[in-house]
Amino acid sequence: MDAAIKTIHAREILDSRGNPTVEVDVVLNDETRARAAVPSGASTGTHEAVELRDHDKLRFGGKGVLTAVANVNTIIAPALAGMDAADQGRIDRTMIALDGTPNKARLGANAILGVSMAAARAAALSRDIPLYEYLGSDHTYLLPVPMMNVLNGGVHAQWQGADFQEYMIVPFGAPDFHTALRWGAETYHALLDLLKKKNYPTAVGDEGGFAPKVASNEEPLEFITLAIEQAGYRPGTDIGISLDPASSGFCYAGKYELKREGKALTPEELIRYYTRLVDTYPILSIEDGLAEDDWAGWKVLAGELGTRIELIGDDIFVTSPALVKRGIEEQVANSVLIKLNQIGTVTETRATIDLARGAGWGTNVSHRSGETVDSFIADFTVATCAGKLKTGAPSRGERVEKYNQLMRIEEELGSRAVYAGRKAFVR
Ligand code: 2PG
Ligand code: MG
Repeated sequence: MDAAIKTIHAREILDSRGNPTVEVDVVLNDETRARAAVPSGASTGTHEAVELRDHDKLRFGGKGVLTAVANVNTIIAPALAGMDAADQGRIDRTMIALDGTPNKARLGANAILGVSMAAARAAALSRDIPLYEYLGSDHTYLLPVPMMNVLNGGVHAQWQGADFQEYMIVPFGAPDFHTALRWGAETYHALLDLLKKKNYPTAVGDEGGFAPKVASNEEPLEFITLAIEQAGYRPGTDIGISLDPASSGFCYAGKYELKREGKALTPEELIRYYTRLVDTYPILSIEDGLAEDDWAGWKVLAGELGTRIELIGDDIFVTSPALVKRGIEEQVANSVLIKLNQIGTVTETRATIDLARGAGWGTNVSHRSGETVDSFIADFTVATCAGKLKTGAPSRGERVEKYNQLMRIEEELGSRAVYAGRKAFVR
């Protein structure tokens, strides 16, 4: 068997929001063919690796990715030809060196990640083993707790709904993954019934959660707690709640503007607001409670809530080992969000997970709000034993495909399938 890379070909496809993104096909000498597609965020952190867009206003409003596609086909492909697809470290290092910038600005993180993931998938297929097994080590696998975003706000709802971006249900008390997913789907439907009764619109946002114009940022928590009960589960015991306010999106000159409530809060006032929510509802984690550059505020937040819940850094750390290292040293959080396209290679993403885990931090793999049906992150989460995966509502094909892939993996692992459950949370 010859797992050397024969050809690499990229093309422009559409993501779940109708924006262009990069898809990559890798073919090996043994004729193995594999494909990967790259997701795209809307509430992106300033320090994320660069998602290269064409800025040609005549195509897709400037969002075309033909430059990134050409970078794969004319620069990356020839450089990687003949390389062992299973040598992920060498493949990723070569692309990082070819790019030559600290943030993948020349070739584009979208170009580089597409190749990085497609190469891994090709190597797994060539060995005829599942992707999670190929990416794993020591045959240790963990089925993650799903963090299901059932109510969308912020930019994912065009700022028409809640200021907070994501309200997630987290069925950590389930005995196994498929039961957790069922509990989540049942709760999602109970929430649908509740919203209908209240005459709230039930159209969905970018991640498949409902996106009603709520009265306050607290109201969704009342609804969700009630929905958990009406579905027949115990809030806080069977199913908890996670929030991603994505507060960088409503922070202006040091003040947090909650338009739904007509308030502009200081970091201290917003922390008090969160503390009251944590006292009242079964909240397990808050992601991006404060803005990406508000390190001083994060430190206060960690002091206030860090022993009670997980404080997850997304925009503040952008899956970067350097920023996570700083976060650990300054003790501003206790958990990190992991997005492959924030850093741009499989190898670097794993390094960030290892670093966080070494410090006793929680790890949470995540989709992006712009997705494709590629389910790489499902296998990746199982293989890295990250413990939690947030990939939207149990609704919309590109979200559900990741959850369905986890069901297949669980079935395949049989008695070896371990569900992360409560232990996935470090608090
Ligand atoms: C987030 C993500 C995913 P986006 O903020 O965590 O839910 O959103 O992909 O738009 O950055
Ligand atoms: Mg986030």
